[in-house]
Amino acid sequence: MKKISIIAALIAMLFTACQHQAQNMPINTRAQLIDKLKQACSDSTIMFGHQDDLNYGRTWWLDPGRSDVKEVCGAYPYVAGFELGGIEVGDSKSLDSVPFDTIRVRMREQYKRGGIVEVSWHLHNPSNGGSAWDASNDTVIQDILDPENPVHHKFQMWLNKLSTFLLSVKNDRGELIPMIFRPWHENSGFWFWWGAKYASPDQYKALWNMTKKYLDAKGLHNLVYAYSPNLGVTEENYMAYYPGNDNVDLLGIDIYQASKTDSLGNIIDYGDSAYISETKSYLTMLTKIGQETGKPIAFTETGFETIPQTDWWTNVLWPTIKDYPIAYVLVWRNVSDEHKKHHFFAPFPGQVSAPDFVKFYDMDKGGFIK
Ligand code: BMA
Repeated sequence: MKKISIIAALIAMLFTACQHQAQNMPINTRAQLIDKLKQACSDSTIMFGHQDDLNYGRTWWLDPGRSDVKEVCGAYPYVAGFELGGIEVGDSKSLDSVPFDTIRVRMREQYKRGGIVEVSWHLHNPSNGGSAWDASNDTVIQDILDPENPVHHKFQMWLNKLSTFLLSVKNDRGELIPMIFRPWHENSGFWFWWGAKYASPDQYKALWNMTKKYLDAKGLHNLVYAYSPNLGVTEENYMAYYPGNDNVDLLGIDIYQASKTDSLGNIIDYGDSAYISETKSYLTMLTKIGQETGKPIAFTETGFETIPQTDWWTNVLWPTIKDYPIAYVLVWRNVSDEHKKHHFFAPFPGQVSAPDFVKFYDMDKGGFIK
């Protein structure tokens, strides 16, 4: 009797370990990556993602093998986000100060453990050299698209720098590592120079297609293109700016939770009910567009900065997303820079939501990787 229960316990442990570990085989081609995303959408797996998870954490910087998420729940996020802003101007470090050489190494490690690499690109403004958030000149896209304009040539050089880096991210056999590339994101907002306020649908689509055409011509056939507008986008605008079935592989949306504070900065309302209802209505819209276009969908960016709500993972995020056919959910980065003390979105050991994240990890089977 005792023997049988020990065997049963061992089988149960193995089953749980398998569920969490999902598949550990590296994803070798773009087609395999798209299949993986589609499969996750259809089998109700929601992979967990964290921006810059493998580069730094709340209390550490560039240490190999570390991950705040892993240090809380014992496994890495299935999707690791990386940021390439700064590569276009020849910087050796990203705009978040991570050396591109480290990024390449971490991408390879993520690939080797069977995880997914995702890339965002907060590139500078090619018109005036400002940041991605410099929208002081609203003709940037027009200038990029005009072959007679010097900004057009500058932008081609920037694409060249981006492609040189992307072409260097290879596996041990010298093959390009498949990855999700999510350019021109949050374009329904006004904060980036490529936002809808500064670009007509035709201009935005032309910018997207120029980018893709350039990278295709460089031989970057490993990229899975993700289109991710943000909160506020209507279905009509989502589709008006949609670069087309041939140019997009994954549909996303970015939505964050924001709390309400009093005049002293104390939180008086977590803002969770608004977040839950808004997010659900956007995910319903995304599900519909996904079905109509035949594309997989994902919750490409979310989070609650500083996660002050101790049960946020199991009582806000999980009930909000669990019934939607999203391939993954990605929370934003954990800054370790002391000047940005309040900029983190994933738990770390000792953080108030860490115990709840362990419960979330148990609910989100298939979301993580060892
Ligand atoms: C933003 C912030 C910035 C960062 C940028 C790119 O949301 O986190 O501090 O530079 O993303 O990672």
